[in-house]
Amino acid sequence: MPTGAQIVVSELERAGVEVVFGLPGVHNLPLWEALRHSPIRLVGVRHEQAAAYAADGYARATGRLGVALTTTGPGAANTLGAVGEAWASRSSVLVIATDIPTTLRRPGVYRGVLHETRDQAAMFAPVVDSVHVCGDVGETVYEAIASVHEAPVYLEIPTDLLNAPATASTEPFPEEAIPAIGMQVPPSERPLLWVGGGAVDSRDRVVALAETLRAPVIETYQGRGVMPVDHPLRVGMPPHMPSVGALWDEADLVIAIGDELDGMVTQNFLQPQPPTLISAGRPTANYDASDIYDVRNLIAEQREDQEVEQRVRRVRAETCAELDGRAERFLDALAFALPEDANVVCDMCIPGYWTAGFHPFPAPRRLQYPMGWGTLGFAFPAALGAALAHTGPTVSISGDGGFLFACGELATVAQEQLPLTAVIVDDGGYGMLRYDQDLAGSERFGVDLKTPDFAALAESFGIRAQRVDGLEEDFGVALSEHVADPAPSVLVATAEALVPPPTTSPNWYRKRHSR
Ligand SMILES: Cc1ncc(C[n+]2csc(CCOP(=O)(O)OP(=O)(O)O)c2C)c(N)n1
Ligand SMILES: [Mg+2]
Repeated sequence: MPTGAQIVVSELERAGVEVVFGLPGVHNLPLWEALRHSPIRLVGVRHEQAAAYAADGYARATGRLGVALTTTGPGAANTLGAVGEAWASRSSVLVIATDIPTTLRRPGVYRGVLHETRDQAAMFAPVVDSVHVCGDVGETVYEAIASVHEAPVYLEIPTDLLNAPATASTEPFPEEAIPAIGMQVPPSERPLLWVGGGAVDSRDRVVALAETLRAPVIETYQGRGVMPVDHPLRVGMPPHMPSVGALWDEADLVIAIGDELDGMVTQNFLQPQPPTLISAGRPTANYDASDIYDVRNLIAEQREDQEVEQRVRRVRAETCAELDGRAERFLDALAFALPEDANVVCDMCIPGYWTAGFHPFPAPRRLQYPMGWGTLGFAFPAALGAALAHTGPTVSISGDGGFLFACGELATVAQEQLPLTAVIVDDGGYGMLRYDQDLAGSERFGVDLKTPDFAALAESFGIRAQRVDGLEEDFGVALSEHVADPAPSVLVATAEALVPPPTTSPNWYRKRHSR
């Protein structure tokens, strides 16, 4: 009879999992034993938080299940920030953690067993869609894997059950079925499509609907690239720009596809309620909307409009005219350096905000951005997973502050020879917080950082590294060379901080008092 650990691994195989990220402990070591004999690739990270970020990066890049394995107690708890990010960004991550042996557990009593927590699963409840504690290993593992759908799920196995005999489930994993309930799109004068992360696999539908309705298309961060870059109905600029926001304000019908209209994209809901709002694929609690299961259920009639393409061109031109010149040169350098198939993983850093807001991503799943939960330290460890998607060269963009959250993963990158370029923009501090203090008119305090020689740090792990001055031509040329080379590398740009873009909350144009 197979053991619990063997069942976990064979169920992951049955679900098509090809890579897992993890860190061993005495409690979960039987899983390592089972993985030794599995075609699944085990990538050993240097901190459990990186396991969950890498699983998230893999899930976002591929649309498949990302898996993180941790040991009991602190190992599991170390993932929480990353799991929260996956939850807020609706990423399909499965965290598998062990717990102390059932034989030592006394409900409600803390006994000081190694790694014991009073209720480990309860720590995860607020940041996952569902929590699955074994019980029957075969059944519970199946249920956990089958429940992952655009959100993290937590699976917990008491360590003694990993070595105990268990029975595998024989249930097939469910396929998603679209209910055949049609909804007629009501007639409108100025329709608008708003496209989010739930639309990344519906490009053809979105394009067809936009063309039928003759509607401009605004993409959120997660929806970036759903519209082809050269499509005349693609706005391609964030709604935090006044000219783009005007499209929302003047629309008499908005169809939000795969997006909940969260605070960060609506400037904390200061975008007004549209006269008619249809939400397809992801119900929103933030606006009054008619919900429909899937964009495929919408039935629309052809609308005539000679002006809309000109309107979109004008919005783009007005938006470009408002951008900061230095940031534009940085964006030009990026556009020069990044090939069409690049996977770009941005952190919560000023160059990351600019990239996420304004780089023209040519296809969905090419941008990863932790907004989401706003989770600093995401980019570099998430890039480990994105690189393993093997869909194109991977580039992480971090600041000097955020990179140090997981700089130990340089060891993982070197050991596994992960094909990625880690860009570190070193402005010697928490640039965004400096800006906040400057805006408040206060002296800078606690925001300047002692930073290491990042290039020397990378080289000490045996990773090729280069330093350039500034974020303009030299940076673009260096980045294009790094991206063309599949070997892991680090590119450090020393630069004074850019001005944060209008997508960041201190710069939002819709202000609370104007409501
Ligand atoms: C987990 C977490 N901790 C703290 C913050 C607050 N925060 C947002 S941006 C930022 C500064 C990041 O500094 P750096 O990575 O150097 O990027 P820069 O702002 O300098 O471009 C901080 C501390 C956060 N968003 N997430
Ligand atoms: Mg910085």
